[in-house]
Amino acid sequence: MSKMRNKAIEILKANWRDGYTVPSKNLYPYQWKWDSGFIAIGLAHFDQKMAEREVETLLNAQWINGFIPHIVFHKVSDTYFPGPNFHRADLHPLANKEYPSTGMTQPPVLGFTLERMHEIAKDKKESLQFIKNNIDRVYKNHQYFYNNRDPKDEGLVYIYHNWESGTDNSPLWDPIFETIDAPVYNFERRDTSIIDPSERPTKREYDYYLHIIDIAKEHNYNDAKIAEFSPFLVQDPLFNSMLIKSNSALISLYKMIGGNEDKIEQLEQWQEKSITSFNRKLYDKDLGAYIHYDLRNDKPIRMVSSSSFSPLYAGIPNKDQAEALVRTMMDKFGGEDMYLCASFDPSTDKFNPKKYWRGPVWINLNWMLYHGLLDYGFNDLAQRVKSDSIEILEKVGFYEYFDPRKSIYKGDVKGYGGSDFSWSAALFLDLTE
Ligand code: 2M8
Repeated sequence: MSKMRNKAIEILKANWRDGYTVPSKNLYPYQWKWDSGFIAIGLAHFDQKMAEREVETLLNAQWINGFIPHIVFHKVSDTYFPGPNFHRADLHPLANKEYPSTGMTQPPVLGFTLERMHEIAKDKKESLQFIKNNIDRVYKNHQYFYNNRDPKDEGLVYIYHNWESGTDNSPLWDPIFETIDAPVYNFERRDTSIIDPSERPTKREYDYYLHIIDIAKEHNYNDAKIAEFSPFLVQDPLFNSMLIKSNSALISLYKMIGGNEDKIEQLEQWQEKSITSFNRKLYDKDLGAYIHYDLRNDKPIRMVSSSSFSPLYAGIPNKDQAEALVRTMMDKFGGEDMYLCASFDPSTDKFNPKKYWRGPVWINLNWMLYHGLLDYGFNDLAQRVKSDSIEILEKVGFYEYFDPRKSIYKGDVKGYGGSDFSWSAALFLDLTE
């Protein structure tokens, strides 16, 4: 174990770029928002200062309206497409002038990241000071979400791009893309010259990804216009669970530092409304799972993915719902030959065990599910998610994603996607502390 821990630390140090960490050397040469949160949790296990700098660098890229972008393009790199010249976040009048970025965001990790970092911190006094200096910026980010991403005032925020979900090419999005008339773009992919294209999204999928950005750009990334015109507009249970979990973390942290009653009250109001709507709108009793809601086409997306179980991490389900989630997880994802937890329903023909977010296991989702299951007292299943994660990493190393089928792990197997992947290393450190 200590050999693996040393290797994980080595990877994180090698991916460190003076103030932030790249997810994987050539494949992802910038700072990504949700990666950054998970990575900071790992960094905190061996270098509190590094962890704090990771978070601070991301927060420095925040926009005037509280928005935090999904990628911060710190240094020019020719190994990634699309870069800053395609995204053109500067079209938005309130964009950060100093840090070029994308004009979309990613799941709100920072609240629970700060809380976990504080639990890990050896120097609690210094950590508390760090929280005091930075917590309002995270609060402002949540305020941005509720004020700009919830057009029907439901307490559920939308994402306007599949890249905002973090689960980029999940089959969840297939029916939405079928409604979109995207042109065929002429561009040079970089990811597929680094990674086997069979493990990445298709060229046609990239056309949709670029087209949705082009529509947002036509409106200078104005939120109200995006809500009106983006062909992709979804309420995502994973994204909203992470926001709700981060709200809870901010409430605890504000209580710890004292004062800020107005912010605590506001956070509690958001919580109550969000959790009520979440259970009303995103819980599908027949499936025994939480689902996504397609706000643009006004219909539920009735598919089960690992995101369907993420509300456990935010304390959203009641006891009956939590038990139903566990049954669904065991029935569909938990067969004897399967490592938990595949990213998409293995009992469907959309499941692909090798292709990115269409089936493989991801360590960040497993980390959230592990904590969620523990919180609800499903100790055995929580331990299985944890030991499955550790076993896979020990077998093949710190890859980006992994085949859930146990039977293939013999002989010369490897993980998929990028190698020396930062959040796999970081969360291994946290799971095995
Ligand atoms: C993947 O997404 C990026 C775009 O954001 C890409 O494919 O180029 C996703 O797995 C995403 O969740 C992750 O944050 C990012 C960096 O690890 O890579």
